[in-house]
Amino acid sequence: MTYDYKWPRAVAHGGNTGAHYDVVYMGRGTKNVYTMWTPFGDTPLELGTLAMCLGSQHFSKIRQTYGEMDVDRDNVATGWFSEDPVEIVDTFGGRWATTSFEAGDAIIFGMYMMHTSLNNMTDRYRISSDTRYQLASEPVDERWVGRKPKGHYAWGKTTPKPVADARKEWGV
Ligand SMILES: O=C(O)CCC(=O)C(=O)O
Repeated sequence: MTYDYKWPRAVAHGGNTGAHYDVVYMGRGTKNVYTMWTPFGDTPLELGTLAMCLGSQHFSKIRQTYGEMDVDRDNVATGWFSEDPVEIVDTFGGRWATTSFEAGDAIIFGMYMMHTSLNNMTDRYRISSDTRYQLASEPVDERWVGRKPKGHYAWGKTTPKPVADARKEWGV
């Protein structure tokens, strides 16, 4: 099955997405959910491709702390683990990887794959979508299914805790 909720994105000049695990946004059902990131059209690096931290699925301390977070329950801004990809590999290991994408390409990855996006250095929007898939036989995160999925119902509604504070508490 696929989540009924879809995430279309238009990222403007200078925009990017910080490094995160998707599980913090959609971890209430099975953890065996897969994200498919689909750029709409040819997407060279300078338009802001998605980058994967290879090996990050094995960062056990991050999985046991940040990876247990739920943004609606814990209200941590921004949900991103870090806005500094170099800090992550320097501290925890792994290796960043990306590529230019062509129309028709997509990348599929699991909930514990740390990913980020490159900055959009152009004057064009980078248009893409994130869609999610899991086995229909496994429990589903109720926020993302139905005719009108409720989505993030609490996150950001009150003053959020900065991730830097949360990371101090987690010791990562
Ligand atoms: O497109 C982006 O900038 C971020 C996408 C993303 O984080 C995701 O697909 O989970």
